[in-house]
Amino acid sequence: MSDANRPSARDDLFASPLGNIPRFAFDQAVVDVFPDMIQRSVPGYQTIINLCGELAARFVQADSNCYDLGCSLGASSLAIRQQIQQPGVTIVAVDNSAAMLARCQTLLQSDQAATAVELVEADICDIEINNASLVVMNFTLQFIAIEKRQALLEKIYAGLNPGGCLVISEKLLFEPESLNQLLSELHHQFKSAQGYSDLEISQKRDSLENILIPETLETHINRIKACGFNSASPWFQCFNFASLVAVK
Ligand code: GEK
Repeated sequence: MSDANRPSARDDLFASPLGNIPRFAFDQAVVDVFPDMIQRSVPGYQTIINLCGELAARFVQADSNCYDLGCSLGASSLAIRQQIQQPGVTIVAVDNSAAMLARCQTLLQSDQAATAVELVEADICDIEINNASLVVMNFTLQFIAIEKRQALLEKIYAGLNPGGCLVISEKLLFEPESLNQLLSELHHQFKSAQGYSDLEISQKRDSLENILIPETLETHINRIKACGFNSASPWFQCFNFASLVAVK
C-alpha cells in the first residue's frame, strides 16, 4: 500500500449536524482525511488502484506518457509508477485542486520509483493529451459536467497510441429506479459497516448532489465506443461502483 492510500486522519467531516449543507469541494479539509474518506466510501477502491498497476505493467510503452486524470493524492500514479519498467516514460498527474496537488507532491517525494511524474494543476478538460499508452480516470469523470464528457473522451482517444489503454472508474446509476434504489441501499450498508453514521451518509450525499453526477454503465460504454474504441467492458463492479477498461 502506498502512502497516498494509507489510512489518514479519520473522516468525520459530516459527523455533526451541519444545518445548511455546504457544496462538496476538494479543499484542505477533504485533503486531510482523503485516504480514509475514499477507502471507507468506495467499495473496491484499493482493488481498482492495484489493478491500475497491473495494467501499467501490461500496456505502458517505452518513451510514452501515462495520464492520471483527477489524481487527488496520486494513489493511481504511484501504483502505476511502481510497475513501470520501460525507459522514457512520464506520468502526467492532473488535478484542479491546489490543496490535493500540494499533498500529492509531498507523497511523491517519499516514493523512490524511477519514472518521472509531472504534476499539473488544471482542469482535465483543458489539457493536451498526447503520446499516451495509458490514461486512468479513477472516479473523476463523475465530477465533469455531462455535456463536456464526450469531448473529453474524444480528446483521450485521439491522444492514445494504438494499443493504448483507458481505465474509467465511476459511481453508476441504474435503471429502473427500483434497481438504483437497491444498489444505493447496498452502498449505504457498506458505508455503515465502515463506521459512517446515517447522518454522515445523508449529509455527504446532500453535499454531493449535482456535483457528483453518475450515469448508467450503458451510457459510459456507448460514449466510449462513439469515441472510436472498438470495445469496452467493466472489469470490476461492487454495488454501484465499477471500473471499465477499453483498448485503442
Ligand atoms: C484516486 N483518482 O485516488 N479537472 C481536474 N481535476 C478534477 C476536476 C477537473 N475538472 N474535477 C474534479 N477533479 C483519485 C480519486 S477524486 C474522487 C479522484 C472522489 C478532481 C478533484 O479535485 C479530486 O481530486 C478528483 O478529481 C476526484 O484514485 O473523491 O470521489
